[in-house]
Amino acid sequence: MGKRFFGDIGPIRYEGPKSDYPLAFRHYDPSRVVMGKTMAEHLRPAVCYWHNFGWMGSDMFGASTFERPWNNEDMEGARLKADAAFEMFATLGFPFFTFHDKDVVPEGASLAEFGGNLAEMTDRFAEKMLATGVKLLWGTANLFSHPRYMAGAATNPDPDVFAYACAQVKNAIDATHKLHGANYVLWGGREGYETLLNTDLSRELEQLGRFLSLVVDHKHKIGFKGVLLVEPKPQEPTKHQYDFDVATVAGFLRRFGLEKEVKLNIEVGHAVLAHHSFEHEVALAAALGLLGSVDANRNDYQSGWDTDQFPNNAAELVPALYFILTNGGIAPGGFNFDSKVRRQSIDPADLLIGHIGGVDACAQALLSAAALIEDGKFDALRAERYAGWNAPAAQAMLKPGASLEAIAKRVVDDAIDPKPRSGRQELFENVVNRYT
Ligand code: XLS
Ligand code: NI
Ligand code: NI
Repeated sequence: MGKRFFGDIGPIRYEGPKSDYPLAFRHYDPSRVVMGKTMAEHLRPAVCYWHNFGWMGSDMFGASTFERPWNNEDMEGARLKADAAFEMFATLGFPFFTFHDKDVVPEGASLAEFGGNLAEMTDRFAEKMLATGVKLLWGTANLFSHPRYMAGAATNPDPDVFAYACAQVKNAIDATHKLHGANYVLWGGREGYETLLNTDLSRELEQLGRFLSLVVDHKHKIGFKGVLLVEPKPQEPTKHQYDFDVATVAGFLRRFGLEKEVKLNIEVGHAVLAHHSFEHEVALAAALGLLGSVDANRNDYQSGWDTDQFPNNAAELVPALYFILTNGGIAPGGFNFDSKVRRQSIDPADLLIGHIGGVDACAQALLSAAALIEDGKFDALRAERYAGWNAPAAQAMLKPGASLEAIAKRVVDDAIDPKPRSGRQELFENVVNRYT
């Protein structure tokens, strides 16, 4: 075994809320049982390849700030990267990781070379996964960095780019299948527009629908059992992205008959960019039967872009965890930390500390949401609000055979005269806070 990137930092352990050791979990106790499942089974935390091993700390005004011994220019650099990545997965003890094709190997000079590199690297991954026990939460294809994708991938005006995107996704799903990925994600980074003046909306949406159908067909053809996930985002890098938010993607899936085939990967920062709360996106996806997985991060509320910071506000996450738990959990999805340390956080330990704080915040929120559910008062309050609907006459209005006429007659006959009732928002808020 070569030199360790994280030096002598050993496996991160749970030390409890009183610990002041920065390299220990204070709330995330992987084997602690909460509502019948361990914390690790509830959260299914994942480390992402791109922010941790791909990004070198540059921003639009400045050069790289991180010193990393690997690169993505050749396979040797990529192998070093994989060594550091699996060292980090094992040090954190997270059960999962995620990657884009382009994060893990250089593209080379052709699609064939890219595919060959990916096949070689995934063989190496398979060995490392076996050795460490780390599993793949999802794979994905980067269809947004290369200049060929500047006008989109599936929605590109050039059919050759559409073809190239199909080929790249085929290789990425095959790689994900080979590694027994639990899911496969599609984030339409540049599937949108910069200006409507050069954009044929109806054509681009048709192309995107067709593309997704081809992906679904391929999944079945190869027998991939993982879940296909679309990750909504309203804008950035484009001015407007077609996968704007949960509601938009839900309508899109239905239009193309894919609502039984594809679920959603909801990212906290993307929800915020769409002027929603994270819990709104989670609750709506759950209500529509589309909740698949979560990209755990947060935005700076003043910045107006996708800052991909580690989550650190447990209280804010409680409602989302509540909706996840009442939906029956997030599996086979998980909490992928699509988060990066800040550009000045240049020490290897900062990468670990970011993940420790992130998973601790999620664990605290999990404990709060579970306590809220187990206490029962909150759910009772919610149920009480709709209790009138339990009456047979109320139910009948929702069933076939009901008519406006019959309902109108009942209102008159029974002298129905509804009285306003309090929505008790402050009470709901205070009950949640009792467990926060
Ligand atoms: C970018 C997205 C991206 C996806 C994977 O904003 O969050 O990281 O999760 O392509
Ligand atoms: Ni994401
Ligand atoms: Ni994002």
